[in-house]
Amino acid sequence: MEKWRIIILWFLLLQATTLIAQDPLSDQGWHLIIDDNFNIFNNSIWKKWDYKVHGSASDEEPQVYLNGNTYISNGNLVMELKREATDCPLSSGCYYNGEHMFSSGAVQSTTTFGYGYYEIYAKMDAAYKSWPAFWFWKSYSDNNTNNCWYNEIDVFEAYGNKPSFVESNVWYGFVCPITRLQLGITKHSCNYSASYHWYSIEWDYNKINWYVDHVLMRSIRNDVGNVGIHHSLFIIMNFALKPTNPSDLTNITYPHYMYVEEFRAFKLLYDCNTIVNEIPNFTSFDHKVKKSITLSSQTVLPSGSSESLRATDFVELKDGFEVPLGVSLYIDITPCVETLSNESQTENSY
Ligand SMILES: [Ca+2]
Repeated sequence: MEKWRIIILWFLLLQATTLIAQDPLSDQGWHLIIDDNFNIFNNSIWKKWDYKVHGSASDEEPQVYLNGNTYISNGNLVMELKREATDCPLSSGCYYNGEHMFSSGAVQSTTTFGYGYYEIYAKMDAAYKSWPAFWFWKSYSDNNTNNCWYNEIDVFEAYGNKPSFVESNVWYGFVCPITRLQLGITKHSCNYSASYHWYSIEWDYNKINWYVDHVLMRSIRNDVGNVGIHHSLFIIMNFALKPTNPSDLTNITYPHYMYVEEFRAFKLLYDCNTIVNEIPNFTSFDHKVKKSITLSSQTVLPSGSSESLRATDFVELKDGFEVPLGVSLYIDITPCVETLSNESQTENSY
């Protein structure tokens, strides 16, 4: 009998994982903590990059990020990439002196965010060498105590001359001095310049999932470098140009825009010491992560419902438990682990 239960469980899990299309708004396990529609620029959530240059002396990006290139228009956060000769002296906080041919916009969250589900609804112009991105980042470096780490999750990076896909990646480093290593790029089909799309990550102790329009595109175990991405991170949206010979860009028409219509952040809630035996009423079930959940024929899924169950140890579906036609059931094993606490940040090492 035990074997039969296990087979049923695996069958259901397989169904759940092969049909993953997660919209956290309709999943009661995900609790909305921020919904920014960009009707105003919310200074408590975001700060604009100003007189900031990205890259290094060896891979300098052609644009200077300026405050004025990021603004709200028609319910969108707009980042404007334009041809504009801009001096960026060291005294302004730039890393190196010199005139840049372009200016652009970027925002960074004012605080860091840990495990959760995060997404933007965005559209980007396809411009030669343009490089819009939505990513999570933080690094820390203290050689004296041998405590160094680099965490970066790229929800997407897109390339102007290749508007049919976006890319995902993870960058990491865990030893002093920091050397960045990458998990590796995966391409996700998506006409990012033709229309708005949802770009999302689901990030917990065990895994990182990437979604485009709430359809699963990539899933990894969260153990890059045998450590994983476990620090709370800043969220960044920016419209860059790839490092290039300036003469490459002389014949390109500017400006170009990255539009972000909405940003959402969701958290799971935890009740990890509670053992659930049967759910008599899904309407009153709190959908927090439980220690374990065991269901049998006594538990009836409401017709037409879309339910999610999360537990730290196991979800057991015993003989007689049914998922009726037209009902979807999502099951996930999620440990009760929060992201690591904040360390003072080093802003200048990407
Ligand atoms: Ca909006």
